[in-house]
Amino acid sequence: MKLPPHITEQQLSSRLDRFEIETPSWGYADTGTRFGKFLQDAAALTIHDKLADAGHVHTLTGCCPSVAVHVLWDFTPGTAPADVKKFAESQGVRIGSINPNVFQDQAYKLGSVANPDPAVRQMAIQHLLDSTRLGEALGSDTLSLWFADGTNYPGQGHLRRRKRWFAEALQQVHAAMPASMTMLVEYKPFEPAFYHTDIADWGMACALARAAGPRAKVLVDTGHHLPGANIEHIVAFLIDEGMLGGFHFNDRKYADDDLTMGSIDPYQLFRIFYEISLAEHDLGGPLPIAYMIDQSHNLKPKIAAMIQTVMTAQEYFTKALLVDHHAIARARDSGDIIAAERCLQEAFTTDVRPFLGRYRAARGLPQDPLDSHRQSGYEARAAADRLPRKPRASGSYA
Ligand code: PSV
Ligand code: MN
Repeated sequence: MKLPPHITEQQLSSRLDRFEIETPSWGYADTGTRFGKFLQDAAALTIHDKLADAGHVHTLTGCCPSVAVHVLWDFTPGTAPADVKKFAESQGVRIGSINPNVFQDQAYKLGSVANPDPAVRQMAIQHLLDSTRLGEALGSDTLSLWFADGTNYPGQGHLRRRKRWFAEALQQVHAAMPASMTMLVEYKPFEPAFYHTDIADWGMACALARAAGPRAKVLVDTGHHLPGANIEHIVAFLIDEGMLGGFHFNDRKYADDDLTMGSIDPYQLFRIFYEISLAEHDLGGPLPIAYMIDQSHNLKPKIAAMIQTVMTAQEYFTKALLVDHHAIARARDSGDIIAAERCLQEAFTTDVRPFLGRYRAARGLPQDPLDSHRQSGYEARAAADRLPRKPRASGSYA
């Protein structure tokens, strides 16, 4: 592996040591599309199953110490937060971002915090405040907000008024957050709303995060862009504004496809990581960015896909660290476009897998976590434990 002059293998390793990736509880459970679900025998049913799976992924990869939770999907009435926190610790992980759910209830048909009915707006705000408290009890330091609010037809909503309702709600929630908590505001241009969404893009998320307060930042979900959007430019812009809070990684070909990270366009992933690596080089240290996975593919086996994703994240993050910052600066400044682009291509095409194998071995981790998972028998054991708890026997889900 050819290293650029500004970095040693030792420095590469210590940067990677600080590259943590949060896995989502919902990524271990059965998911599907609006046309149906293909259920998996080993997919998790309860928060305990999900945390056990996340613990297994962390044991094999060493870089996934936290788990994102989705309030209504993970906390059924009677689930004690203290028990969940303790159970997570027993599995070697902690609770990461807390994701409120103001999209599922029938009351939210016309929106949550932008609903024309003040009682529904209040109900949504109350859930956000309750989620903040729950996050505190779980030891979470990140409140991650995504809203399905929007309209399906022109004329359906008062767009400016809805914007103001959003700003007011986020301010109220921000004021209630403990000082240690960061609010992340996610954007999405469409789905489930198909005419307008109230936080359609990074600029709107940025404006609303600024209105909310100093601890609110923007969350970039890579699947939440219209075709052709230059995501790495958005990332660079947000970093410069001090407003990039984190990522939801996944990949897509057509829309918010929720395929696994890097499966369709790994060069885009590399370019995103390059903008981060360049900013860290310029600023002299790691940026406080929450790297999280948010995928909802429904065909790959859940845990294996998660491990594959984490390995992909490490691979492309490492490749981005290999860009020769001095050489590319020289090429850029002298207008040598081809030489500048080649600096990126050289790093992108470098095979970093042997290095990552050595890196993992030095930390007592399997060199190939995916292989180790496949040989571990974990999935068969999980299936044996979970299948009897599923509504139907294997192969006969209706
Ligand atoms: C919405 O599409 C989203 O990206 C939000 O982050 C949700 O919390 C998540 O998906 C649910 O899978
Ligand atoms: Mn997301």
